[in-house]
Amino acid sequence: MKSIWLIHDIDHDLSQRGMVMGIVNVTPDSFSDGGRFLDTGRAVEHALKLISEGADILDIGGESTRPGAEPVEAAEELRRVLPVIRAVRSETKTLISIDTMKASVARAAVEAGADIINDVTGLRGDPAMLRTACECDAGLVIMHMSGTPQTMQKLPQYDDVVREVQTYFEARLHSLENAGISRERIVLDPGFGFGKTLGHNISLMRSLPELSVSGRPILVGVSRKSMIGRLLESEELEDRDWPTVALTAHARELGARVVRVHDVKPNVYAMRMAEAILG
Ligand code: 9MG
Repeated sequence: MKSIWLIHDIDHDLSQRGMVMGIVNVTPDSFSDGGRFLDTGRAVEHALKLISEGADILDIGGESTRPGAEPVEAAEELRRVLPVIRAVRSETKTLISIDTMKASVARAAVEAGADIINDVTGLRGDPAMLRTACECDAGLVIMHMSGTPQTMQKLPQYDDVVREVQTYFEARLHSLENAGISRERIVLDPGFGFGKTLGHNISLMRSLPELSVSGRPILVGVSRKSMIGRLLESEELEDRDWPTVALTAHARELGARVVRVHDVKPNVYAMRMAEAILG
């Protein structure tokens, strides 16, 4: 079956070749890069490096979504991300995704040249987000999260996590379509680590093929996440990059079409190896 992602009226065919989304955190408290890219110039430099390593998309964010992270005011988030988006847009045609939960930030980012809205609330957090999504033709990442980044890891519970995520995807596709958003604009994301225990994350990874509701492509974001640290029984962030690459290959084999990662080059290689075997 063809796997198409419609972004700004352009069909991106993910059937044979998946996409790697490189993470550009413009935050002082990002859990895995310690805010190294808060300065605009360094963030842009990092973004261009990720492109040179093969990133198909840059996911630029100015508010951390790690468990317990402090919310950021829209003005501050805009101050962080807009100069980076503008500078990257002026240098390259590579797709840019805005990682935000705020409609005002998403709208300004799209006006500044972003192509995709990656809202971890699945467009349910900010009441104005749905309208923003309707009024532009950006691609959309619809992620599953139980709770909010502040509350999500407080005793996550599901009867059947796979079934609940599937049901959520079905409901979101239905209500977004009713609002006038075509399914082709949407990529689905099970939201690894967002209100899930290690067991929930493993169940979701095993069941990736079942999560592609209505044939929509699946995005997987496990890069440097604590589930890897838990499985390795290691506190060291540096220990999480190679296992991330292993999970990228595994997820691609199970049908994921987009991976969101910090370390782009080895994950691009992992995607291409998995695709060579998939044929
Ligand atoms: C912003 N962000 C952090 N983790 C993420 C994940 O797993 N998926 C998506 N779409 N965004 C994420």
